[in-house]
Amino acid sequence: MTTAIADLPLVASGKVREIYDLGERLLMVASDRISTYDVVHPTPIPDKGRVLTGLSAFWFAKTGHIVANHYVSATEGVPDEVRGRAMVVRKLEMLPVECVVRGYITGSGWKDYLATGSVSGIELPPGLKESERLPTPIFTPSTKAETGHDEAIDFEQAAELVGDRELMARVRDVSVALYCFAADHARERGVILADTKFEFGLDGSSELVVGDEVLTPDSSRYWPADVYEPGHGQPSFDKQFVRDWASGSGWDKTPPAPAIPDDVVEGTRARYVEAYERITGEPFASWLARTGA
Ligand code: Q0Z
Repeated sequence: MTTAIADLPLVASGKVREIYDLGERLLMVASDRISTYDVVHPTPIPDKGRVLTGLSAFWFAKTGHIVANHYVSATEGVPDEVRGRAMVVRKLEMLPVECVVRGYITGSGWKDYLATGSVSGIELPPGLKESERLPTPIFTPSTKAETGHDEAIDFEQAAELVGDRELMARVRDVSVALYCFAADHARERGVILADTKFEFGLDGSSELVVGDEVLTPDSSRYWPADVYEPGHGQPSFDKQFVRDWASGSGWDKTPPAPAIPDDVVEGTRARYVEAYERITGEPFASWLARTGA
């Protein structure tokens, strides 16, 4: 199959991004599409794809001391039409598990905790409040569902799927180390990294490599630290304007998602740019200049 982008073969596509085949390497492209309540809106958020790609590139550069990554370039080999929102990456043999790390109890983890007192087989202290910080970050892997939602599994099931318990232990330890490094960095800049999801692969030398996107608002929950308060769900750093507007709009959260009004698009775009600048400490314009976008 081929698509609009420089006629490259499409390898995989998700709700808001695509991967193309470059032969020896892959091209990962982030779109400006946005989803809320798991449904993609017809209205794009200008620059969202460039913010996410810039953030992912920032974190790859910052975390190479923890684990190797698939990043090759955000300039060489990137077609003009996707400049700033695409990166060339190494091809990997991906591991068949999603590597989630949670520092706070929220989302599906909160639901599982309420029902069982545990998340991914890890027993948590009683009496936790929604969105509360955990005593220590936990590794809560899940399956990679082709369609529908990923299913929480415990470490032993993840090891079984990967077929190598020692490798899975390293994946767990690296995942937690990446989360701790990023959460400390974000917290110093007034942002809570509540949880995040990594995908790992093996390169041609069977070395462990972190791939996909890392520590972006689409693969993580970022919360503004100044209004953090356990006991209820927290506002999302990036998507809260859209969610608030959608909740008041009468939309029942089933497809199709409604068009987003201009003021909500502009507010949301500003939040993405603010996330980039807070987390990286650099003007977003520098990313655009660096990539020729
Ligand atoms: C990641 C995904 C996306 C849809 C394949 N370096 C790599 N080598 C081999 N495969 C992948 C990667 Cl990143 C790979 N995905 C997840 C990403 C759209 C699915 F942008 N699929």
